[in-house]
Amino acid sequence: MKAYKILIDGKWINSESGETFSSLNPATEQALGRFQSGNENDVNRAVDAAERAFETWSSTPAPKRGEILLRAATLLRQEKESLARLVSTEMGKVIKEARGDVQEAIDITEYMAGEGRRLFGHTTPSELRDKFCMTVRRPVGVCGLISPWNFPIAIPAWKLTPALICGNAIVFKPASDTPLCAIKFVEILQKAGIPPGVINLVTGSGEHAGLPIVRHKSVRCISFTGSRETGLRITKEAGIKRVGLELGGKNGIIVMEDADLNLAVDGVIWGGFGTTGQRCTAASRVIVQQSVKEKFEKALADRVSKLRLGSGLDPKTDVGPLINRNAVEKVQMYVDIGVKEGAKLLCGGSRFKGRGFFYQPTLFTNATYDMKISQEEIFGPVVCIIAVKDLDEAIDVMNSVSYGLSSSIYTSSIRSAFRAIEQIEAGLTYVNSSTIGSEAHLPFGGVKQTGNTREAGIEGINEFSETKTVYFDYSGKLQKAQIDS
Ligand code: UN1
Repeated sequence: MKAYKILIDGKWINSESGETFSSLNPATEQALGRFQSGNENDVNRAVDAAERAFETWSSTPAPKRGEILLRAATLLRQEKESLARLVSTEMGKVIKEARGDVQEAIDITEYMAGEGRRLFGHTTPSELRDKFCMTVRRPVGVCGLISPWNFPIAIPAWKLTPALICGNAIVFKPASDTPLCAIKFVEILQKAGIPPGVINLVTGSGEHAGLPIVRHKSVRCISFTGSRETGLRITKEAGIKRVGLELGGKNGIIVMEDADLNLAVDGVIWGGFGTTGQRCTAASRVIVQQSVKEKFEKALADRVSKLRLGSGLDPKTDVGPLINRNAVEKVQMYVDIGVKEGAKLLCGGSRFKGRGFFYQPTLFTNATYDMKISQEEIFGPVVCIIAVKDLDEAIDVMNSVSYGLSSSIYTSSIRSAFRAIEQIEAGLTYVNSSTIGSEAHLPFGGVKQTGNTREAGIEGINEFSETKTVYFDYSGKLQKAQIDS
C-alpha cells in the first residue's frame, strides 16, 4: 500500500515518529494508503521552514501571489473530476456533492487570487492639518491551519488561499480521516508555483501534530474548523495569538403555515440529509407551525423513506456513509436517546448491517425543544420535527440552542421573513432555501458557541491580515492630536 509523506520546506519526507496511520474508504472500509503520524519535532521543523519562507513570500507583490493562485484555480478545474472522485472515495460524499466541494475550492481560490489586486486598506482625514491617515494590511506571520474532514478540499481552500494571498506562511494539519485529499490539494498549490516552505503539511493526530502547532510560540494565528470540544481546548492552549474558530451547529428550518410546503420539504431533505447530515450547517431541527404539522410531516416522511443509501460513487445514491465507525456509534446513541426521551420515530433509526459506515436516514417527530436530540449536534442523518404555535415561539425555539451557525425560514410573508432575519441568533439566515450552500464571496461563520470568526469573502482576508494604522505628518512641526487645534 502506498505510503504518503509530509511536506516540509518543499520536500516530501517521512515523519520523525517512524509511525503511520491509514485512511479508510467509509463505504467499503478499505484503506486508501498509509500516512505519517506527525509529531512535535516535525511541527518544529515545519514552523522553522515557514518562518524562513515568510521573509520572501510576504515581500512578494500581492498581485504576483494572486497569479500563482489563479494558476492553482486552473489546475483545480482541470483536476475537478478526479478530485471529486477522491472526495467521494475518502470521505464518502455522493459524487454530485463531491463536485460541489471541489467547485467551492475553485471559487474561493479565484476569489482570493483577485484579492491580490485589492487587499484594500482605507484612508480618512486627520483632525490636524498637513497630516495623512491610512491603514495598510500586513500579513500575520506563520499561520497554523487545522481543517476538518467533511469538506476535505473546500475548507482547506477556505483557509489556505486567504492566508496565502495575504502573504503568510503556513503549517497545515488536515483531519486524520481525509489526509489524501489534503495532500492532493497541496500538490496542486505546489505545482502552481507556491515556493518551498510557504506551505508545510503535517499529517497526524490532534494530540501529537495539532497541539504542538497550537502551542508553538512562533505561530501567530490558528484557524480551526471542527468540534466544540477541540475548539475549547485550542483556546486554552494557544496562548496569545489570533485564534479563529468555526465549531458546531444545531441549525433549524422554520416552516410557517403560509409557506410553500413542497419547497420546504425539498429544503429539509437537502439540508438535513445532504452530506449525510455531516455539515456544520446541516438542518437537524424542523420547527413547524402546528396548523400544517401533519401535512408537512407526512410529505417529509414519504420523501425520507425513499432516500437511497449507498456508496457516494454510485450516481443513484442519495445518502452516502458516515465518516467512520465512531460516527455510527454516536448517531445510534442519539437515536436511542431520542426514543427514550419520547420523540416518535417516523423513519430510519438503525444502522446498516453489512460493510461500510452506513446509517439509515432518520426522522423524529413530536420532539420538544429541550430534548437532547433537539439541543446537541449529532452530525449524522437525523432530523427532528418540533411543532410550535406561531412565529414568536418558532424564533424562541430556534434560539434555544447554544450554537448559532445557520438558520432558515420558509414563509410567503415578508414581515415574518424580516422578523426572522432580525431576531434569529445565527451567522447565516436563509429565506425560502435550506441552511446550506454558502458562497465563496460572502462571509461564513457563526455566533454563540459556534465560534468567533468569519471565513470566506472579504472577512477571510481580515482573518489572515493585520491592520496597521499609519499617521503621516508632513507639517514639519510637532503637532499634538487631541491638544492642538
Ligand atoms: C461546513 O459544514 O463545515 O454552506 C461548511 C455550506 C457549505 C460549507 C459548509 N458551503 O453548507
